[in-house]
Amino acid sequence: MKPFAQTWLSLGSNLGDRLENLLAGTAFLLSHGLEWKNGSGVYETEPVGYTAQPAFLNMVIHAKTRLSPLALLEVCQQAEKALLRQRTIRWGPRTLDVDILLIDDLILHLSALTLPHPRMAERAFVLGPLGEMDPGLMTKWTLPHLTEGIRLQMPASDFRDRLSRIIGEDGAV
Ligand code: A4P
Ligand code: MG
Repeated sequence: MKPFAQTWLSLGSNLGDRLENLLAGTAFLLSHGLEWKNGSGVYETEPVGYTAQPAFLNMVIHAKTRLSPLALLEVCQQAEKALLRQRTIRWGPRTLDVDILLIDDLILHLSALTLPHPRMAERAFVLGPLGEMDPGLMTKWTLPHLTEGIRLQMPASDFRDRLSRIIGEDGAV
């Protein structure tokens, strides 16, 4: 059996019921080969890149998986599809975006997958939640801990409680 890898994923939503989208997206990931290790709080964040769009809710989850990197990317894209994401404008509004930030210490430059995520080091909506969850990781990758333009909306423990109600008492959360 393939060994477990550890991964950190960034989830974002700025269309529909944003919190429900994050919960449903996380539940999807946990039923498709990912095991929960930890999750950040949920942050309300100003849109970056294309700014004429609603504010996002963003969070980071830490999971373990036996999926290969490309199979993990596929599962992340299936989670977006399950939440009926329409790809229209690049960096535009979405019900769910799931980006892979890190997989162990992997550095990858494939056409479909770049690791670490190429824009993570500039983005408070990634670095705030990641830094809340794992300051050691920030030091390891020499990442700044940016928090400008983000505001904690729901503490990590509340998100975990809501999630365990969805995936049931026997779930891994
Ligand atoms: N891809 C390459 N590397 C990766 C990776 N590490 N993780 C490829 C995920 N995907 C990766 O992504 C485009 C392609 O990137 C994929 O086909 C995959 O093969 P996409 O999700 O289809 O398109 P996108 O998300 O619109 O583009 P992109 O470039 O991923 O945008 P970002 O960088 O994710 O930015 N503002 C706030 N406040 N919060 C947000 O969450 N998100 C974005 C999207 C912009 N502004 C935001 C937020
Ligand atoms: Mg994306």
